[in-house]
Amino acid sequence: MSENLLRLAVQKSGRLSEDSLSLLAECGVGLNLSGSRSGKLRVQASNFPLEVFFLRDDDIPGYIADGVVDIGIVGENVVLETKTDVLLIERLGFARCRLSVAVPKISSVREVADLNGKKIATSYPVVLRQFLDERRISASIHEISGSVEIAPGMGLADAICDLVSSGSTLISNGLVELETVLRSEAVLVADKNIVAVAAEKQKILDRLQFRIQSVLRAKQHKYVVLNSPNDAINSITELLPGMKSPTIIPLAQEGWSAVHSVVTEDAFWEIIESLKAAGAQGILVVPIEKMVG
Ligand code: PRT
Ligand code: ZN
Repeated sequence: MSENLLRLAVQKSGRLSEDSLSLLAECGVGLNLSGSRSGKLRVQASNFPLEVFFLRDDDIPGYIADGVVDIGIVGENVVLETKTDVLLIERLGFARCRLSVAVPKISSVREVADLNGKKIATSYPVVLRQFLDERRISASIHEISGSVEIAPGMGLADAICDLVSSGSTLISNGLVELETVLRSEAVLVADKNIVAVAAEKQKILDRLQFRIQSVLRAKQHKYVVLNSPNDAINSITELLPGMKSPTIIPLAQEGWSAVHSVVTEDAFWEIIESLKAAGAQGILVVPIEKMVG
């Protein structure tokens, strides 16, 4: 086993797989995945000291805790459910979902407190038990591994506790959400003893984390270029903090300047509206590929 290779586990096939591999590609990590990936358990990167293992998502935290791999990309919900003591390195912003308690629309249960003495079907018994204990609700948990949403209709349970993203599975099964137990997204986690195992691995992880942060930061920002009458520059630059401060370049046309800056994705439309109202014209919005430092 090489001490100079960081071993990363990703989901072999499922909701996390594509985004995990795209993130690695955006970080410049070259993986030769030609042919069918289905047979391959592991692939070594061509240009970065990383070996990628393809595993079931539920097994990833355990493999890290056992030292079989050093780091992994997995849903936070799985980390909490498996109760593994791993280090959270980075939230990755994809596979966002929530674990929610839901009941049939026609149920007399209106809030989670009404679940006392009832039966709840879930694939997340550990997280659900903790939630119920915190609320001092005594309900029985029926663990099933899939198709949780059909349990009430089959008479197996009074309620379910399952992952929700768009909510359409709940709707099509006549279920309504009562409360969110947990919010989750994909996370990069690491073996707690990674430094003790090999200082070299920590260095590789630091390099990978730096690249991931640059990619994630870029996704959260847009590059904005606009034309501003010179007398509106002050009010326009106040709306555009930029990384340090906006760049202002005079246009060939007298009395006008081009303003370049960076805005955050979440405040984006509000800022664009305010810029227009302040007199900005020809506003261009450009995605940023990497945002370093
Ligand atoms: O084979 P393996 O064990 O690796 O995969 P898996 O089948 O256990 O997991 P997979 O690929 O389904 O999900 C992997 C991870 O994606 C989960 O652990 C979550 O962290 C995350 N994730 C994000 C989701 C969802 N969104 C999601 N909507 N996981 C499952 N769902 C299911 C949910 O269980 C329900 O059946 O999708 C349905 C609800 O979706 P909506 O859009 O109808 O609300
Ligand atoms: Zn799974």
